[in-house]
Amino acid sequence: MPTRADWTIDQGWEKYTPAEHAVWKTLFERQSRLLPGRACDEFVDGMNKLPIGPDQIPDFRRLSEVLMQKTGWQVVAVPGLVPDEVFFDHLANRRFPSGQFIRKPHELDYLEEPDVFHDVFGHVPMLMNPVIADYIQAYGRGGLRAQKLGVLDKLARVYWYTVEFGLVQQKDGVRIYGAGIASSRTESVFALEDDSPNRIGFDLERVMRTRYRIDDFQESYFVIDGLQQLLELAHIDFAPLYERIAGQPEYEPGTVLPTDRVVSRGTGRYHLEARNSAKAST
Ligand code: HBI
Ligand code: FE
Repeated sequence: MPTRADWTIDQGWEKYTPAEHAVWKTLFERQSRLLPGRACDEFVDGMNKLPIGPDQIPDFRRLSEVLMQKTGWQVVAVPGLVPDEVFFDHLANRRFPSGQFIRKPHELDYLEEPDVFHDVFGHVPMLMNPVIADYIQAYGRGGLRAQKLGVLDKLARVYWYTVEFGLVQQKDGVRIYGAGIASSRTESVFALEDDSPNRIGFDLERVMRTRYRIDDFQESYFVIDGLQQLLELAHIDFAPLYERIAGQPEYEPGTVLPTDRVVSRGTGRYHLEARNSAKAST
């Protein structure tokens, strides 16, 4: 399918149908209602400065113009998930690969591969922030190194619990900065307001050792003190950390440790019920 070595395709913006723009509008409007008071200030600010609105799927060329001015990033179109090393190479060069397609009307709440709504609505506003811009580039560079060291699973957890599912402490409370949460109707409420998940102060080694869920809400979210904490992460050499945690036990997604700085301890109710009903049906 991919004809170019870097897996990019043309967005073909003119070819989106009215039905596809309508799916975007549905998703955009319901998410825009949920995010005030939930998304962090930097997300809201980035969104306001970008040509992203309810009526049409954004044109990547116009997004890239604004991003390039502000943080030197571009948005490029890809057909869906791309191989890890292709993904990292784009990020290391400040190109954000965004799914070109949009989900179908019957899969508004869950899909397996990142589409244009997840990627553009969830990730692109954060790329207007200089700290996130550098952090994601550092992840791309680190990904290529981690792959060579055979520790990509450890690094991927850091990305998962920050860029995708991160929470941040702001002056008025805990807020969303992770794109997986910001682009999800149900998880944007669950992550902040449900009593089920744990919310734990971010600790790098701890997170590297923590497995995650890809097919349901997270059991634990990690809270950073401010986005500048990611700036420190971008400058740390991870190699000694990989060595230190090699062979040490890994943590299940819902584990709370005595050493954790717990922001709020979850009841675990949601995932317990999910496991019980799975058992009952077999
Ligand atoms: N491809 N398009 C796309 N988007 C992703 O977020 C992505 C990917 N390929 C690999 C990948 N993510 C991750 O598994 C790595 O971050 C480890
Ligand atoms: Fe994502």
